Amino acid sequence: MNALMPAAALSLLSPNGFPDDVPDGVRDRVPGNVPDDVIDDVIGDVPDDVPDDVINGLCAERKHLPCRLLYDDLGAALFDQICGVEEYYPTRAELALLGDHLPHLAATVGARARILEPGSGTGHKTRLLLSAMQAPACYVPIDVSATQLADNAESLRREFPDLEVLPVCGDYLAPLRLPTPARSFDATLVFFPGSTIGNFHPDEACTFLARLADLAEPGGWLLLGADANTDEDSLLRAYDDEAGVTAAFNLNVLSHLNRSHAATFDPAAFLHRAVWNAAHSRVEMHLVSRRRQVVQVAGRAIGFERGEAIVTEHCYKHSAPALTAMLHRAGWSVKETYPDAQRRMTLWLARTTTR
Ligand code: AVJ
Repeated sequence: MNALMPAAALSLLSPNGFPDDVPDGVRDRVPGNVPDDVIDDVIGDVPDDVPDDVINGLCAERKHLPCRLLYDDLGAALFDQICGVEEYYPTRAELALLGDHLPHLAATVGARARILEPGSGTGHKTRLLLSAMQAPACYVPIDVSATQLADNAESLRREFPDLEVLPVCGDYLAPLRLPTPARSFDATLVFFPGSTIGNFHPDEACTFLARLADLAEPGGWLLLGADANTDEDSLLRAYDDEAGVTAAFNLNVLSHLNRSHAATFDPAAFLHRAVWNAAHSRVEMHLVSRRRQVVQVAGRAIGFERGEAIVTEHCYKHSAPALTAMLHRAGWSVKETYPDAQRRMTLWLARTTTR
């Protein structure tokens, strides 16, 4: 965490307020239709390395992009920066909760656990957990990025010489074969911190939690960190910080598309906006076009009206009853919950219901 910001990241930092040339009312603007002259024509062969969800999202009436585009190497470094930003409370709150409750939680789960962590366990939280657990049987990080997995496994093995680290490269939404550890394990603990559960649409979140219940097997455990804050002011500050780190993180999506998919976005022609959508209980990350413009992506011309937005991420803030219901539907029963003093960030300990 708090990796030094790469020079390239600094150059992406830009003021996150609305510039003078964006008309009043833009914040409330519902994106209109794309002008006829720009949306449709395929100019060449669409390179097949551009995933369908990218093109379809940009051609949709309400433009959106998959949130995984936020997390390339630069995006991951910028997210680390966000975690140290004053207004972004979830990481600090969760670290404090782990500090307070891990001794008890680790004792409850017991010795010789097999620890699974979907998403790369790069940080401090993984180390806190691994230090607290009694004689863990093995640690299994699961991620789509093979290089990140290998790097992390190497440093974890150095830091925890007695720990068997068994990285698994794959999509944790698809069926996975887990490696057999050298030592036998008494139970599985799935660790899913950081309120990452909020990135899924609620239906997908439930499917994902059910996948985790399968991986955990009967009698297995889940340690989940989730943010339940619905206070608009503090959320908008957390997702649109004064220093513009979140703005740089969001705008990096466009540079990422330029780098990896030969798109022609001018990041300076967009601005970052965070929106609280109370009806869906989620923060939305938007990239707002500062002017009417056309951008090429994979041989397609994508038209933007001035003020039109691309939605890049949803961060759902589930209430405690809502998350309890989702866990139940997914085959988990809630054993313990530890909210922070403001009842925002909360640690959940759940166990698979033995069916
Ligand atoms: C990594 C998904 C947990 O939702 O708070 C932070 C991502 N986006 N600031 C979150 C994020 C903007 C973060 N998660």
